[in-house]
Amino acid sequence: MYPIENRSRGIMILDGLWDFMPDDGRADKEHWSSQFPKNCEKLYVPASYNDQREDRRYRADRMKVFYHKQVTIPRFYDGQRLVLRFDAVANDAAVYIDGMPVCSHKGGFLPFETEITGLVQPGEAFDLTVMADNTIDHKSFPVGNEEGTAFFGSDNAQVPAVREAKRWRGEINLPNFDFFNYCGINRHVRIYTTPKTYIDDITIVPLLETTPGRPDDPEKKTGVIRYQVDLKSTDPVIDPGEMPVLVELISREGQVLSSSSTPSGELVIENPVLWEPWPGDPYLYGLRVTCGEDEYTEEFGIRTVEVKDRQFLLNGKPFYFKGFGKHEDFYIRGRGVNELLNVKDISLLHWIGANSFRTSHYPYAEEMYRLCDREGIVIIDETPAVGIAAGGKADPYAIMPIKDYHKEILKDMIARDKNHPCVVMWSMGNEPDTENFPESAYDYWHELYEYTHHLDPQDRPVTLVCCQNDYTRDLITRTMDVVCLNRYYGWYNLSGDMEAACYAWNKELDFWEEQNKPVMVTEYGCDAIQGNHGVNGEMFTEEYQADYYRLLDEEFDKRAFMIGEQCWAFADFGTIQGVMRPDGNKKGVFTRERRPKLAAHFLKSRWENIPNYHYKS
Ligand code: GCB
Repeated sequence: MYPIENRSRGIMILDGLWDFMPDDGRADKEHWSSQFPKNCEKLYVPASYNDQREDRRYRADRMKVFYHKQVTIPRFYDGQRLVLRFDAVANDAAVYIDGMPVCSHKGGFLPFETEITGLVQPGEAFDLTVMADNTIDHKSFPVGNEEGTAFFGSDNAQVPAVREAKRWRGEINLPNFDFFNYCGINRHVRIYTTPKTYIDDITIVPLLETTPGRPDDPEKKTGVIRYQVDLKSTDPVIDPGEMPVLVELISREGQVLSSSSTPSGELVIENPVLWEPWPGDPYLYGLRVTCGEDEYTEEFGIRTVEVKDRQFLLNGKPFYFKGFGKHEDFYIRGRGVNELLNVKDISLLHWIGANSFRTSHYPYAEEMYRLCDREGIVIIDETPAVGIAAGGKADPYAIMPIKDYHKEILKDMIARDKNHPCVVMWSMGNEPDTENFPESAYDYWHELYEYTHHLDPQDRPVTLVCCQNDYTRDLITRTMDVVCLNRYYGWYNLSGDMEAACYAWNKELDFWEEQNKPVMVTEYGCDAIQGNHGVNGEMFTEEYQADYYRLLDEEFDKRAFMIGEQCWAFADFGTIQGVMRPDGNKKGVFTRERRPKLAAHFLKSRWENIPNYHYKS
């Protein structure tokens, strides 16, 4: 559960300057986990380390880095259960207290925690050391490019001197994805307290029952809140199953609407206020759980999600997705949690008339989901499974040992995000190879698809975001609840020829028209360099980008089965260096500092005239 402060729980947030040292091979020999070098640097946490100092090593190599902080927990926390929580450390982490390993974690986008009661004494200082490893390879998510081939353009591998230089350079940490591998303690580190007998988890499933009305008796809606509270105790004489519990349903105004004294059950509310995406009212209720000395209020919304008859129904009405794929990315902080930027981004989404985004290509910091719950922004929540492809030469499902890890990530992501009303669909991953080894792809993703449905208590729709490919060979995309297409007609292919791009899109859409599925475009876009202008459809100009969206959107509007458009990308963002990436990826509709490009004004005028519901009906 997200750490909160209230009358029974406290939080120490360990943001600020930490001691920092990249490991140059000495860490093991010199026992940095217990004796941190005195000649270290200082770095800010939470933030990626890569852009904090003018040191080339920070941006390039595969490396382990060490962080250290001396911490004292206040004496008044004595007697409480103490938990050390990392919201995310990229990519892999090992944690030590006074030199003793206390936990480790694989993957850079989900939280992990460990109880430290008894290990540390309130009132006495202890050394907290964290090792973060930025390795990306065939076992990691996102996936590393072990083949060492250029991700962008050609690497002239036929030139002997280039081949030799690559051999001389040796193994490097190349991404198999298009965003910078920003690493380190990217999200908050906290020590939080709970009483010894505590609320360990809350699961909420809001259902809506409709009683058809008669002319003299209008239709009635009943909200049924199915809930499950998990209680635990570290006190050996207490059986948490025997503890009395109080579960209360609270209105936004703070009124108790109904209550129960069982740890699982249902609460009923007549004519509930539904959670509606912006500009509707994203009304939030609270489920307040009290057990012994512990208390936790989980906010939630009453809304339903369902795919039916080629439509995506939100609260029973056909919803149209307008928005973006985006990144957690900003100057200096890298992928570090940035609540100020989140507020700005949501404000820009409102300004432009968008209602949704996809957390491409990994689960975002929890603060963003909490904000979207409040601001009525709809999220497609994606795992970090990006880059499952080996250039078509090898079957990635055979050479990458990732399936069990992928399942673990789905489990952890859904456990973390299951109660958010803003999350309406799960994306199991982005752009895997589904074309070259279609049967392997089908087996792999079908198993995960079933697993994802099984994991989600709210049973939201599940998808897999598919790469531009020979869609006739792809067997799995067409079986998803919503077909999500990333397409770059008019950019990476048919470059500069928007007429041909529209023709090609229509050819492909004829294919999808035949499949009995709702379809949305989850990526389409082109690079536009801010301030670069032209009148004759020149690529990289702001005009080309605006025309690209205008022309393609006209085509999408003709297809009733298309349930949404998400542009790539919300804002320009950092990537590795490459001949196709001048200072990063420039497909943003906003610049990296969040200034609108010309296309932003076109999209604003378009989206302000597209309602959330019934656009195509
Ligand atoms: C894609 C990827 C995205 C890239 C984008 C691009 O298909 O999903 O991560 O950034 O294309 O700009 O090439």
